[in-house]
Amino acid sequence: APSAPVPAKFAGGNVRISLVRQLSSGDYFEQWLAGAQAEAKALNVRLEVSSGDGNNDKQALNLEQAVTAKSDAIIVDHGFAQTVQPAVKKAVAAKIPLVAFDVDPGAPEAVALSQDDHAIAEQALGALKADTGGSGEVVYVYVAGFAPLDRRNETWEQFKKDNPGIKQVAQIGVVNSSTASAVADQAKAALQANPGAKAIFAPYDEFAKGAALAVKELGLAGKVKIYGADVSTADIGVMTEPDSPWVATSATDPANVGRVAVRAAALLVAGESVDRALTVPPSLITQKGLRDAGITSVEQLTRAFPGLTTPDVARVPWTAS
Ligand code: SR1
Repeated sequence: APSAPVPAKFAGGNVRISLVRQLSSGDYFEQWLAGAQAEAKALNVRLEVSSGDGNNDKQALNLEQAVTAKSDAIIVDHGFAQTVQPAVKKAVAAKIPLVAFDVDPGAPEAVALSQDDHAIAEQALGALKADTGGSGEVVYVYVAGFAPLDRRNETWEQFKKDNPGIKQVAQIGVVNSSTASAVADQAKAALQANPGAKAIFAPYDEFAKGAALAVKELGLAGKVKIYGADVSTADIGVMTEPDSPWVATSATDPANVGRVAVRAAALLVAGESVDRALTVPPSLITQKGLRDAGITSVEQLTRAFPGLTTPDVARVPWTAS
């Protein structure tokens, strides 16, 4: 039950929160937005959404516009520090509360929200290690500059030091509006050049989907296994199809993370205190676990893994959940 009355500001439906995104295409970003919109509706908030569609200058401009429009709060979703931070400073100067998801806001006043990216990489790599015995040739998928991928990369670098039998034979990666098919092309070339590779570490679901396509098209299922990150209903379909090489993924529920972002922003609008660093923990999801439990959708997954829903992260006292 709610432990506080609804603040007057929220009763009239006039609270405006700007969601300023760097990226919007792909399963992860679509689910995240659906969660953010559902939470905004539940809190009687107007969520004004913009996307840079991968254009960092456009995202920075959208952020400037949210400041000029005097939004009640701003959520910055991904982005590169150098393009986002100047406008974040303006938001802080204008006393607009700000939540930064997966981007360093460069301002102690902002709430920094992330998934536990080190745990994401550790869980996926733990599965890789268990399957390979800690040795073998691995293709790695990575693009620098995205905060979550950079944090996962720190864990990968440490993992290679701790497991000298693991040899990275190729690094590939691209992030654009058709990431999976671009990565599929790159993965095919990397696997053809490195016929001894037995694993692909692809810690973003668009990377993993592309890698799965490459393995399938080269007829290497059974020989090369994929360890990924993120989950969606479509990803579950790819992981559980016959002969799928994608055997493990470490993930949060993206919709839950979108909900947390909106709750944190709403708490700031209400003048409530919010931790300056909020972290959402992941769960390790395996192909075997999905198949054994007959899980075919994220809805079923969240029932099987209650830890994927985190009502205590940025809990709003005036709502029931
Ligand atoms: C391009 S960055 C992609 C990542 O952002 C989110 O943190 C998701 O987990 C995804 O893997």
